[in-house]
Amino acid sequence: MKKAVLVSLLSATILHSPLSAQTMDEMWDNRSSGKEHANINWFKDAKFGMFIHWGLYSKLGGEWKGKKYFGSGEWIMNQARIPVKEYEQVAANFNPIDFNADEWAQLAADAGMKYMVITAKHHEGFSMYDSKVTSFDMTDATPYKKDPMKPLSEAARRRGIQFGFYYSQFQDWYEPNGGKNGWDFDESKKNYQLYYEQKAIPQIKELLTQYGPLGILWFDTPGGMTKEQTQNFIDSLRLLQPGCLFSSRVGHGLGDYKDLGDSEIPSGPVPGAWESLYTHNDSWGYIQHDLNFKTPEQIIQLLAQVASRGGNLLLNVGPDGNGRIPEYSIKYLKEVGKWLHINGEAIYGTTYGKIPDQPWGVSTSAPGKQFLHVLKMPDDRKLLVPVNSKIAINKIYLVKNKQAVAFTRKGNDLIIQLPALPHSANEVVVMEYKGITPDYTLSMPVTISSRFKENLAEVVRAGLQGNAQLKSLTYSHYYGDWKHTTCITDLKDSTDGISFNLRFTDAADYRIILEYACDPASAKQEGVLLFNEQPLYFRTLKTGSFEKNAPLLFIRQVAGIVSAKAGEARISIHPVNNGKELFKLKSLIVEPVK
Ligand code: H79
Repeated sequence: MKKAVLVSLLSATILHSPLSAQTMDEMWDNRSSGKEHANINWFKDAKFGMFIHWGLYSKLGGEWKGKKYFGSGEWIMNQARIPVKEYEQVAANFNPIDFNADEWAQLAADAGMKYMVITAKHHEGFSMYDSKVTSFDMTDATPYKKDPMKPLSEAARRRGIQFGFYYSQFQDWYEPNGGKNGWDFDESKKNYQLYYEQKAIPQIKELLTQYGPLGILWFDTPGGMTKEQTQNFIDSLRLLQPGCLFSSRVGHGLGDYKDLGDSEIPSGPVPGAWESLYTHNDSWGYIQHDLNFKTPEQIIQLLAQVASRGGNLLLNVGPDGNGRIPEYSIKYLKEVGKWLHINGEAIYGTTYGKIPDQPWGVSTSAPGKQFLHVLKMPDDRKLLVPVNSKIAINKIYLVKNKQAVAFTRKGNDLIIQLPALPHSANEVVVMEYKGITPDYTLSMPVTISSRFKENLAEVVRAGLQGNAQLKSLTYSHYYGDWKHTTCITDLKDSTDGISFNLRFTDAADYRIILEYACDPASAKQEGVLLFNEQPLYFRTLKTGSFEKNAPLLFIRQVAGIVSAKAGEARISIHPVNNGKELFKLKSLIVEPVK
């Protein structure tokens, strides 16, 4: 029964998440075959992997003919419409003499990463290894002349890191018959089958036979094949390495595990094998002028959030054209590794937590254990954890030093009193229990407490009425640097609505804030927020339209102040009139008035 709640959440947020344009759905096939691959367990337990985007674009570093390009660096050939003939010159000058396989693999190990996936060939069409299929490869077209993938695959494996290749199986901007180069070649004259037969398939066979056992073949942006052709493609490749996992972007729902959209995290728990993939700065491929690196604290928290939904985090680094990983990536990943070295048992081998998100953080689980990841320490260091009173709790302690912590129980509330601790990006507390497992239901009331400066009620926790829909909205700032925000949309009529069950831990005055995006056409409409029976009226404010290639801006609008008693309360939100969408609601924020 509870399982059904989970799976239906999945279908609402993941499987049918309308990524605005159908083409993005096709490009980012996030379905898997549903069949459990015999070798899936290492992947499920690994939790943290290193993605490496390295190619000729790394040499350009986001600059072409003196002009800077912003967005995803590996798209520069496409963005600047660089002709194949000129792009070949980049290879002629590509000489990554600083590349050191052991240093890269050691960084992954130091960071606590259990697998590595590197671009063998990205959309640009250049082969980063020694390929006999083309001379547009590392050994024939560059002064470097060596195959960096051989030593890297060995260095990774020596450290117990699963090694895999990214391969762009359809897009190939170098080949007359490859997908998506419309500036040199006429798309309507292309023979994709010929491209598959002459380049993609023979190359993937090289990768599967010359680099030892691969953990993953990471396909990206499928195209040009029917479902049946894709199945045949997979079947023939499988013969070479039955143990190798194929990512879902092989297409047509035939992969062995699910990849979400680029830089996307699901808004609730997702069963099965899956992966979120993120950039470290804003680009996959090296961009010299992109210094927007995620901090160690942000990465540690992102890893906990992804694990709390049951998935892996594949985090990218973009080495430069000399073969150097950016200093900030080295420094910050090592910091993450230090945290994992102490707290790894709360991440590796776990699955999604059974305690829904709380103002203090998120949870992961292992048999008999719930790991409570404290991402925001409350002022009084008291954690309220909703746990069914029938569950027998053996002990509660800090992961880092096994120190027991005091707790009390009152009905379905567990209250943990933490000692004074130095600041941590994520302080992990373990709850060991016997007997029944706590249930995760998204309809459990959202905890609101005056001990936090703000309490967030994410829209995934809301009930939907009428036309209301939960959608993952996808957009980019520059070019291919995708962002995703889950929102409630389509509140069009007064009978449409959403409702939150809240649980106030203490009586106080609270400010109720709506965080939303509002299209010009939706602006200046009246809405009502009901706090129990008490109405708070508001009028929507314009933030801008939702477009694929522009930021989606949100405003935080105070709906009003309410006086809450300790205990449960309900908030519902409706349009006052019928007609147009009210707004795209991202979250409800509840702030204690101090
Ligand atoms: O390798 C990274 C990306 O290059 C790759 N996936 C990750 C792991 C990726 N390939 N395609 N996409 C992501 C989706 C790209 C969509 C785009 Fe566009 C269409 C980019 C360029 C055309 C939209 C329109 C964004 C810019 C213009």
